[in-house]
Amino acid sequence: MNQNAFVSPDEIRARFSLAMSAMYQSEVPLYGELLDLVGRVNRRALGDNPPLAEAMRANGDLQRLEEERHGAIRLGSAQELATMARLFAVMGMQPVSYYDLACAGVPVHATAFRAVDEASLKRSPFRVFTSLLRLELIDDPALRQQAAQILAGREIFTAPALAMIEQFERAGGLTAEQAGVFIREALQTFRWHRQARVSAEVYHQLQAQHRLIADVVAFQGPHINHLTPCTLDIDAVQAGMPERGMHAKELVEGPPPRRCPILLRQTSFKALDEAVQFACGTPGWHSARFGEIEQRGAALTAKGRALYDQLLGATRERCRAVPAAEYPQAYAEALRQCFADFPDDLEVLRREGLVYGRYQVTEAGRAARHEICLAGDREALLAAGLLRWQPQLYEDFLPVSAAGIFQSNLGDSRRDAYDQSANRAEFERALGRPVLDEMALYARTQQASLEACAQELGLPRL
Ligand code: OOG
Ligand code: NI
Repeated sequence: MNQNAFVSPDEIRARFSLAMSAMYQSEVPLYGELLDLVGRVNRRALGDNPPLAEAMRANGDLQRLEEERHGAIRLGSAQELATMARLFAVMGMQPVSYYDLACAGVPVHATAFRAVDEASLKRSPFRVFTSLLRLELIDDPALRQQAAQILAGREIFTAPALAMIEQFERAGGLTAEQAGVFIREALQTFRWHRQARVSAEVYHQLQAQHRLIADVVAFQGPHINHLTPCTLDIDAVQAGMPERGMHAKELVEGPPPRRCPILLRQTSFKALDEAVQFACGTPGWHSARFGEIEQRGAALTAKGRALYDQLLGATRERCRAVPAAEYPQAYAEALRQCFADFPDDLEVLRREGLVYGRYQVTEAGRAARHEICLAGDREALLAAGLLRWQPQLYEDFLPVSAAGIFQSNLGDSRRDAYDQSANRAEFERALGRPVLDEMALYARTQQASLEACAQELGLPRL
């Protein structure tokens, strides 16, 4: 088969992401409302800041912002995870990073499937935070056994979806027609099922162990539980949620508001109570699907991340004894104070090696190309305006924030940490491959940008 006859994985991912968004809007109308609110806030933010709008239009980030969204699913077995990895591979998405949630009292561990190349990320940054239930954390052996059996009896992928995955692996790509079938069929795995596969009694037993366990085990598939648009002003969206009937989470996860945004800030509206039907037609309620928004900033180096973790830890420590009613405000204040120690100036962030970026030769650099062959010093070229540096956007997730999002949807049933610690080796065994190291991806992009600049300027290295 001629390679050109294949639809690129990037194209499939972009189309799948749009199809998923349309499906979720029809399933959860409040998500449509959230998109509308985010769109308005983003247009206002761009209107208030024409240079930002112009810069984003020029480098393609505006298009990316509109297309950007992430979703989340929770899987029940190793086999489901392994097949899901193959499904995402058809769309050019690979597992990046390992997230342990057991330490936050949530019985799952996770990875994020996403594109990893710069050009692919630009085309579609669609990502899916994918958790795997850790059945071994169910402490009642009989119930653990029963849950495993229920999960073993379900097939979350349609036969045509599996056939298209195999076709992709065999031929190295999908034709336009096959890609259409793949998108339509893959989408089925993520849809909502009103009909539970278990009786009300079993559902309540599972729920008594943990609400997430009931969510994963009781249904036919891993319904997408939220889709997250990206905003330029998360505080404005947070403030605008209540008047649109959204029950907003009390606090925004991640770093405080800053002049130079770093990592990821997230907030959500809480999971909705939805009518379901248990086996034998018993009516009931299930609460799993919610709405989330995010604002992304610069990717941190290991050094920057260590500082972030330290300051976040100090913030939480400071608020440990604060009563619940005062917590959100006290937390926001403590966060602001603690993060005063995190530099908030682009040049300082770069010089101190706290942020990953990419380098570009400027117009002036290109014009002076022949005169600078001896001055191959990066700092000197930057100072002379012949090179430019911009931070890379953070493409991943944050375990403490993810735990906060999970917990905001568990109501009163939060619990303390599980005794068992992270088990990355077990997760990778289930996945069938190691997860990628996100730091290595950012470092590679930075290094590639330096090499491209050196070549453009005719220098041996930079
Ligand atoms: C996932 C929660 C985490 C994020 O963006 O970090 C999350 C879930 O509830 O399944 O959405
Ligand atoms: Ni999320």
